[in-house]
Amino acid sequence: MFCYQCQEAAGCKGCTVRGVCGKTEDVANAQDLLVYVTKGLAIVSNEGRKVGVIDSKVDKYITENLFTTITNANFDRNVILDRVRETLRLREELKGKVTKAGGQVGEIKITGGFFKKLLGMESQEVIIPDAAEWSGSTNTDFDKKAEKVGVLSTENEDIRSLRELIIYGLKGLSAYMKHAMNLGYNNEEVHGFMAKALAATLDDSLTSDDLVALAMEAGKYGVDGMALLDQANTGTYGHPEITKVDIGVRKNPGILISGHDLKDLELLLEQTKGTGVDVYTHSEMLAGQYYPEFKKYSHFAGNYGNAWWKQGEEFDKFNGPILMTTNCVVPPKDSYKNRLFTTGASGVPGCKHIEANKDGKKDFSQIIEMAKKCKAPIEIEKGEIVGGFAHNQVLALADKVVDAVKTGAIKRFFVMAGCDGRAKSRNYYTDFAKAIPNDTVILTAGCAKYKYNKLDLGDIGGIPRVLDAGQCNDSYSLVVIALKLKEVFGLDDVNELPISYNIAWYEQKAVIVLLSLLHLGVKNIHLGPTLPAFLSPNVAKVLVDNFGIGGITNVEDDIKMFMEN
Ligand code: FSO
Ligand code: SF4
Repeated sequence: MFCYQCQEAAGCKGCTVRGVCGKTEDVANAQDLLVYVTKGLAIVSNEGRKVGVIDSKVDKYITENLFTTITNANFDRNVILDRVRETLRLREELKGKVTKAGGQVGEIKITGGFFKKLLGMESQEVIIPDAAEWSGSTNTDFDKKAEKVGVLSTENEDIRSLRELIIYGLKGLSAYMKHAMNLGYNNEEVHGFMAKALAATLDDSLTSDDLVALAMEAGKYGVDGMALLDQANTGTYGHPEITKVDIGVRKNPGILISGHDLKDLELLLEQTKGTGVDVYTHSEMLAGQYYPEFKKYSHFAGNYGNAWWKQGEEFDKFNGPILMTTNCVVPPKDSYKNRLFTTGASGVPGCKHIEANKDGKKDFSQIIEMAKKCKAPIEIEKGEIVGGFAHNQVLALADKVVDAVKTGAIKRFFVMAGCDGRAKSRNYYTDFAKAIPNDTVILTAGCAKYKYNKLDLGDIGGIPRVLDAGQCNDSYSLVVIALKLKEVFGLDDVNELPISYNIAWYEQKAVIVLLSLLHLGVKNIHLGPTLPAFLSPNVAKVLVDNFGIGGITNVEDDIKMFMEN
């Protein structure tokens, strides 16, 4: 196995024996193969688009396949291999449709040489890329193939780096698309780009420059994907609003819901109505608390615990069942494994998975029945946190914010969006939040916030010093806010604003957020706690030279650097 897609890549190089995330070699190999055959399906889908064949079932499947391979999403090898089988079947089915519509999968090569050509005896041969042609059915076939198609199968380290940068961006984008699609929102152009870009990662004729351009184009579609999800979430559940969230517990038994899928949260709240079971949010599902539509449920309790990586400790104490709706699963301890349920792209062998039926409905009754027999959660914290500062809410406060900037009450904003993780080096972000001057404000989104959202950092004229927009995809909100401020202050360039970007990353959704920010022209983003292992020195140099991307050093020097810029 070789995997270097997340910030925890062993030794900042790559996991080769077992993932730091807990992914075993056989799961890693199955994921490599799934990505490979998905590229094959994308090649056919891309050709199909040229002759007007667009298959929404295929688009959905490609999206789900990529999502399934995101860090900490799915540890179930059988599920992944079943997806490989279905991908191969869909590919052949689609090939039939494309050929029927006059399309051509693969390149036509004239064979026979000069003399045969002269004599009119040349013949045509269709060269089909292996990913769009290879087939297998047994696990042995799959294991053999997986060994040959992983990340290291691209020998040139710069091409490999750029291909993987694109693929990881697409994985992040697929997650955002899937959440939007679950709410009935979609964007055909994004799927078209995903197919094109996936196919391009197997095209040996593309140069480094071509791939850099493609990565930037992914940023454009990243913005579109996040905007779509924003539209889906706010169109369905209303605009997030300032909300005080209880972090203590109630007396009833509870169900803890984690991950990012708001549709799942809605279904669970509906099904638990009147059952005597409360629903708590965990990690990034905290953002669900900010939406008006969910506030009508009196059994919607507060937020329990912290970011994803603390689940081992916190799930033990919760006592009730836990529903993981997306990635951010840590392989469970035996003590609560029987209480852990997965749905959507997430999966853990031995844990019950709840599938959606044809109408997208899910039956959570077994989770609810289990909850009724469980004790109430053990209190691990007390108090409240405040959030809900997505674009609509912040723009409602725009006059106040603009005044504070004009009078100098707010000197600078720090965008500290992204992810949290178990590395000790991430304490930097807590120390950073504590050390920045009192006349600065943190704009956050994603689970990175757990490093400072429980500190008492006060407010500036009633504006809290930590403004939490929501989930990592709500980084989109931070961009909308920045663009609005640019307009209000009559600036030409978003980089002229007193905003610094000190972003913590962990997995592939942070990659699409980063590419999206680059696409919007944001410069001098600092990324930590370490730079991605998948950036080769040359590719890292391109990002440094063109966009001023940097790492982090220590709190004191970094604050000085940011404040002087
Ligand atoms: Fe955090 Fe996990 Fe949102 Fe990521 S919970 S780490 S960037 O999946 O998705 O921010
Ligand atoms: Fe290692 Fe991260 Fe890959 Fe897991 S996802 S195997 S921790 S690089």
